[in-house]
Amino acid sequence: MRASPRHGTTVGFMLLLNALLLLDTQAAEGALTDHLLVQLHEDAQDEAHQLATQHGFQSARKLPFGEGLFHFYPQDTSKRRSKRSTSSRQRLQKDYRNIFEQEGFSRQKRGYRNINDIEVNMSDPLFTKQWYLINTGQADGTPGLDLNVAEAWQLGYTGKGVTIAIMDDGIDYLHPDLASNYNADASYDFSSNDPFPFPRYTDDWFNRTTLCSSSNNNTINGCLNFLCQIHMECAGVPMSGIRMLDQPFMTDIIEASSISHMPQVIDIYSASWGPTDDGKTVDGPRELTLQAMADGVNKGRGGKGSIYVWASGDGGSYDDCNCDGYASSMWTISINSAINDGRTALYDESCSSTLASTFSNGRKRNPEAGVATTDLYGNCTLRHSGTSAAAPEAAGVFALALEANPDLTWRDMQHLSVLTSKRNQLHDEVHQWRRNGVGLEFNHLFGYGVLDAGGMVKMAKDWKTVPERFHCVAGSIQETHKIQSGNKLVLAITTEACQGKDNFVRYLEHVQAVVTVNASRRGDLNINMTSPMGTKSILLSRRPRDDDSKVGFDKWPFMTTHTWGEDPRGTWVLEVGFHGEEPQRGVLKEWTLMLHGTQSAPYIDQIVRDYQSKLAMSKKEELEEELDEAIDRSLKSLMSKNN
Ligand SMILES: *[C@@H]1O[C@H](CO)[C@@H](O)[C@H](O)[C@H]1NC(C)=O
Ligand SMILES: *[C@@H]1O[C@H](CO)[C@@H](O)[C@H](O)[C@H]1NC(C)=O
Ligand SMILES: *[C@@H]1O[C@H](CO)[C@@H](O)[C@H](O)[C@H]1NC(C)=O
Ligand SMILES: *[C@@H]1O[C@H](CO)[C@@H](O)[C@H](O)[C@H]1NC(C)=O
Ligand SMILES: *[C@@H]1O[C@H](CO)[C@@H](O)[C@H](O)[C@H]1NC(C)=O
Ligand SMILES: *[C@@H]1O[C@H](CO)[C@@H](O)[C@H](O)[C@H]1NC(C)=O
Ligand SMILES: [Ca+2]
Ligand SMILES: [Ca+2]
Repeated sequence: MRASPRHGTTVGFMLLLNALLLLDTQAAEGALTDHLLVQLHEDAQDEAHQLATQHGFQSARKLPFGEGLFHFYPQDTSKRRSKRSTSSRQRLQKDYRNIFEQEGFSRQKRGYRNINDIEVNMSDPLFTKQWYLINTGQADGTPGLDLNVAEAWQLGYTGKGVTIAIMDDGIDYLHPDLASNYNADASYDFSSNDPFPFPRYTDDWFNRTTLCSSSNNNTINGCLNFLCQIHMECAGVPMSGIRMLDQPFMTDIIEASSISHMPQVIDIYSASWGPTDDGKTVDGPRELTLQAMADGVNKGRGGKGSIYVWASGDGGSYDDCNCDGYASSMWTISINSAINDGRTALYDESCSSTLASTFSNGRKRNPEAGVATTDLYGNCTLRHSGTSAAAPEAAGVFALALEANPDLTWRDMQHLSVLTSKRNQLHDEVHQWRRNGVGLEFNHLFGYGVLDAGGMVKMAKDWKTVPERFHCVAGSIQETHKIQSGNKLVLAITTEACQGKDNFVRYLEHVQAVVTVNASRRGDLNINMTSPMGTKSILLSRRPRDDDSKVGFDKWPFMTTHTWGEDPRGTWVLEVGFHGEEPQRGVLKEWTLMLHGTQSAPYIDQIVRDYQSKLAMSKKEELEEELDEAIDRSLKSLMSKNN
């Protein structure tokens, strides 16, 4: 893996992270599959195919990541391990040493059912019903609570030239509204190893995927074809389909292949799936997928980084998206959803790694409060919901921003989301909206608020790429500490944030607390962390269904975005306690604090520009001397999100 100097992501750091996360993935299933990862040499495509067929596999596919790695897949990809393949694998293993079996595990599509099982006859020209694009109060919604897409359109942005890939269980590219925007070359079916990611037609709505559409004609067969949100937000966006969810099990190879599919063509990957949202799973990406994500952000898009958009989860208040290693990854932009009156949908998960929100339905019986999308056979559905709908909406907004400025890096996109997302009229009945140490307003459920397409393209247009990123291990406590109900554990790490060293982090982006802890009931654990500037992040909330008493968390990287922009120097406090009916006990064995961010002020160029025009100051050096004050003042005024 080569580190891109543009982002300053160091190889050693990535490896450390990989190692950390690797130790963590707690395989619940562990069934082996008929898929093999085989290491040969770089140009071994023919040899690989030959070997594969000789040993009873259908074929071998060269993986786009790693060196000389091949995926040997069986004739029938739908089965778990068969006897025949066991013997062929054993023969293969005798001749070649670098063969890795692929374990099958469970990944679930996000999307809520059973809300209102109503077929709606959408015969109107339904533009007025796209409340999440322009909310005028339709369907009992709150006027003005929308993605502010109209402003981006007025400025002339349609997402032209940006390619979005939907990683799901298929894409109906024959749908009349999709056909013209479908990018067949950038599409693939990893569920059945062919170039046609067409969904399987079943009677089960759930198996009909996130069908996305992107023509600029709103109506089809007289019904509105909104969506996959993207299509209305970005008429110009070519869509690629990556089918990868529709097999009885998931493997690391399938995930990694999907995430690293054509990273020089695809700009934005949208994922609405993850570990089971049952409120008791703790799981995340495995070795190859982590590697693929790291490669994506470092090398994708010519080194500017692939943009990974992730649905934060559908587990509701029983789950915590920080227990989902995909959503809580620094490399993904995790998106939650709000309904059309600003409340949270009932299935929404909260956690400190969520960056921003879009819209979905999930509470109201008014069918028009849903998010519509094209359905199979050219039909429409209004039943699309869950954070499943929220991620593609965000992908659409990011496409508009990328059209406004194709030079944006994966980190620029996160900075822009933080700075331009709005509290708007979102309300969280449980967690207050708070301001962090540099004045940025955030919420535990909605992150930095609702994405604002207009605000984003305007800021994106003249955006200067943020400075190099550094990583600092701020401190680590590795003694064992007991935790008991009614007697919470409080630990502190005082840090200089690597000041005086090359990797000094002065302005935070992501912060990770790598924690090893066990408990007589894992679900009753809760963990908070407070930054030196006084911002408290809830790293883990109670999960009443999680009754694990063995595994706990093993070097699990809890992530927070809430201290964005802050100065990390000073004392960080970790509080670990139990909430629940029964008394519990546990042992914390490690807390390692990892800081990620920049040495120089991230918005200095923006701020200089601001001052140049306003105060006619011409010398950047002069400004840099009073950097800290300038940043604090300007952040508060320039980026103030008081609506
Ligand atoms: C659906 O709307 C169309 C157009 O208005 C109408 O002709 C048709 O009868 C409606 N179908 C149902 C089932 O309501
Ligand atoms: C989707 O289809 C598969 C295969 O037919 C089936 O096993 C699965 O239960 C379906 N998914 C849901 C959520 O019903
Ligand atoms: C949309 O489709 C309708 C019906 O097929 C057609 O009359 C109209 O011209 C189309 N509009 C655009 C902008 O393509
Ligand atoms: C599509 O809609 C038509 C008209 O309502 C209906 O007859 C048909 O069964 C629908 N097809 C599917 C696959 O839902
Ligand atoms: C937690 O770990 C400690 C020390 O390794 C061990 O003594 C204890 O039994 C464990 N507790 C649980 C609930 O697993
Ligand atoms: C963490 O913060 C939440 C919300 O303020 C609070 O309810 C909880 O008691 C705190 N837990 C600990 C261990 O401090
Ligand atoms: Ca196929
Ligand atoms: Ca979850």
